[in-house]
Amino acid sequence: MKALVALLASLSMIGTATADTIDVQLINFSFVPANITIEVGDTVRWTFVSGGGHTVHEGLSQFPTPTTAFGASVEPLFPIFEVTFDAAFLATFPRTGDFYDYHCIPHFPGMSGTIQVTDNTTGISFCSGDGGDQMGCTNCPCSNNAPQGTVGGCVNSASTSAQLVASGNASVSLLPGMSSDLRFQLHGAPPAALCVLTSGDALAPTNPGNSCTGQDSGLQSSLFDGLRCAVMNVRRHGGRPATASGDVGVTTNPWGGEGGPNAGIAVAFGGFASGQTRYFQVTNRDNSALGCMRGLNTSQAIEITFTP
Ligand SMILES: [Cu+2]
Repeated sequence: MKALVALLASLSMIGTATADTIDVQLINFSFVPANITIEVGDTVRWTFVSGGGHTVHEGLSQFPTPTTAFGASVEPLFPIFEVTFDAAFLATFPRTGDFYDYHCIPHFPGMSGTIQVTDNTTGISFCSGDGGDQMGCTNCPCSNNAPQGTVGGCVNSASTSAQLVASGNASVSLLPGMSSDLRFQLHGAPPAALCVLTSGDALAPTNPGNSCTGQDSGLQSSLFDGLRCAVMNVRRHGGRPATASGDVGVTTNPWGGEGGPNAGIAVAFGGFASGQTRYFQVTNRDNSALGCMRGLNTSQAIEITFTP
């Protein structure tokens, strides 16, 4: 009963907006991790660990100017500094591509880092594990629906819902390896789980005899604790381990963008054509002793239509 109460308590938090805090540590003479990708509304929290008196100053000029977006000393007496990259901040301190360089003044140029802020607006989400766009079509396999309205997969062993986020430009003519390319991040996976991005031509189910066909709901599969969303001519776009906080692509390589795979996902040589529509979904490992005990779960799906 206690476990059930805890599960219900955590379920009630899934539907809220996901403004995350991303930690960067100041260790000796480095920012760890140095290069991060966040979403609009997220907060970056720098924390002193070691190495003497540091600062965190925006830009690549050693000395701050009146237009420097943020700056503070981060040292044993003032060990924490936070900046929230919300819409107001981006409007006040605009930078090309919402990309912010920063550095430590005493240890410049060796001690520096970057923040890519993404707008989280590329593509359209379908097939969430919240009971379906048409309620009851389709429910998660073992009463593990996320709360209605959740954007993400069926509830997993971490009592979270894996949410796939697309950002960047779905152009088929960009060169590979750019952070402006189409990229995918994941939140809410089980800690350290292997996550594989796939894409297909259609949303399941596609059988005309299935009453859920055309409801954008997905389909139960005996393989998953979640729903199968992306089907037909399925391609895999690489595996990534989730971090201890269940993310992919925030402090680690995303799918696409500068994180690869080498050919990119949209881009020239990615194998997709302008005007083509694909549905992307992540399949992730899960604890086979928990949930529906199938050892795999899924995110929701994102529809992407490629552009010239
Ligand atoms: Cu420093």
